[in-house]
Amino acid sequence: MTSMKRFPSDFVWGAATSAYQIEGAAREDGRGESIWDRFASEPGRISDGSDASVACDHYHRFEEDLDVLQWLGVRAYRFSIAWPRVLPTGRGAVNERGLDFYDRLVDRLLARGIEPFVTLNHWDLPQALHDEGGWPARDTVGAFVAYAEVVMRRLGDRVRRVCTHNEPWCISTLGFGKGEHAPGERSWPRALAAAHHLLLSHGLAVEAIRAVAPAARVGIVLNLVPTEPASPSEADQEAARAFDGSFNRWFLDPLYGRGYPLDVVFDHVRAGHLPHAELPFVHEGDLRAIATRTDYLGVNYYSRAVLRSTTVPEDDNAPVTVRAADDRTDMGWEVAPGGLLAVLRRVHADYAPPRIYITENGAAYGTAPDASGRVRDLPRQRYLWTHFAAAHAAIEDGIPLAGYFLWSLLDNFEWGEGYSKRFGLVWVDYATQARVAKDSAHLCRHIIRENALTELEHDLARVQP
Ligand code: IFM
Repeated sequence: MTSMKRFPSDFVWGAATSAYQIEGAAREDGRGESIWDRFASEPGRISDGSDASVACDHYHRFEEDLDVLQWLGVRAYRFSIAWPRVLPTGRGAVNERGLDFYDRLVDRLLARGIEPFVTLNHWDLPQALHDEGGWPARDTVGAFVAYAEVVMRRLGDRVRRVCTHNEPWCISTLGFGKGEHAPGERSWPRALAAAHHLLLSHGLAVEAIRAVAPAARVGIVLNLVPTEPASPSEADQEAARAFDGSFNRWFLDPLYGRGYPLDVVFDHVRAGHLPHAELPFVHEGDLRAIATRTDYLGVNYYSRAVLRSTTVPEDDNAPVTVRAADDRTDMGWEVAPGGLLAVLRRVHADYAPPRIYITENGAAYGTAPDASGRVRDLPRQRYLWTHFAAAHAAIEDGIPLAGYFLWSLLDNFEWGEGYSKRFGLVWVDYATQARVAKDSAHLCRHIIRENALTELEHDLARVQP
């Protein structure tokens, strides 16, 4: 007898994408330049030398992509709005043609019975705003709030779930600290200021969105990495504390009313990122605004970190991460489904958001179509199934997990990795723009339809691609 893990009847199964990664049409209908257009045009920034000017051409093919969502049976679709499509220079006159695109997208989703879940900022800041100072500058806060109002004034009658920012850690740390993402800077003081302005603009936007769209449920999406020391040694525990502090607590603590974690502030002072323990960018009232009550927390989960201390730090004060297992995706990230349960338990125990959505989870594997055209991506099926089981265990634990969004609907432009990493449930042939549902898409369709898992081998056997 196969045991059955059934999900609650109102569990929201969804799939996710972001504008810059799939839309293409970078110069169409009045869209302005974003920091990612500029970054990708600079030699050496993207590993395969590509850019996202065409990407999956979703801007022209979105009906076809929505058909795939409908076929999958998802209840919701998480997509992002390209700020430079709506406000080409970041503020001022609205580009109606840009906004019309999202208006149509929302209507077509609803016509298919799929709920839109909107992300306002998935990294593609208008270049003109960056030229005026970008996220390290306080003025960008007001620009974001005004942009959020423009979008929700138009879409708020139909969009019930919205999030402000996707992964502020990536925007600040990868964009301004490590230089791996747009705009490619390497300055920790600017990274810290950017993180603060992202959080502040989130808090102020929550209020502004509620004022123009009272029915909207508003949250923020964090990429969280459960962290363990590689050994019980004091040094490894200290490395884990520091990593967890800068990756997770730096964002969670202020969002849930605790202010910035002091131990991490002192780490930054010791590393010379801050002159002293006063954070110069924090003004009176900011922390209160950041901690504005939200309706849910979005958690993006891919892997865990196991930390070992080193006396010769690789860069700045970053401790060395070790992988505890050799099972890795094409990103080099350890497959660690237990980490998903761990991170959900921790968020629930320490911060208690009223609801949690897994807003992204998935894996990069390059499995290509075989001679018959079928994509037999067994590693992705295993990855997803084991993470679904972790999500189910979280619900059984009493954690208010309300939904799960697959990353990603389509293979797409994976930022600094270009098109070399494929996260999609659907294979995209970039030469022809043909789409092929991978075996993992068939598995997800089956599980979503059943709203339950049986056992991995049993579920796999029941899938008929
Ligand atoms: O592709 C990204 C996405 O844009 C943000 N979260 C992580 C994904 C995989 O790296």
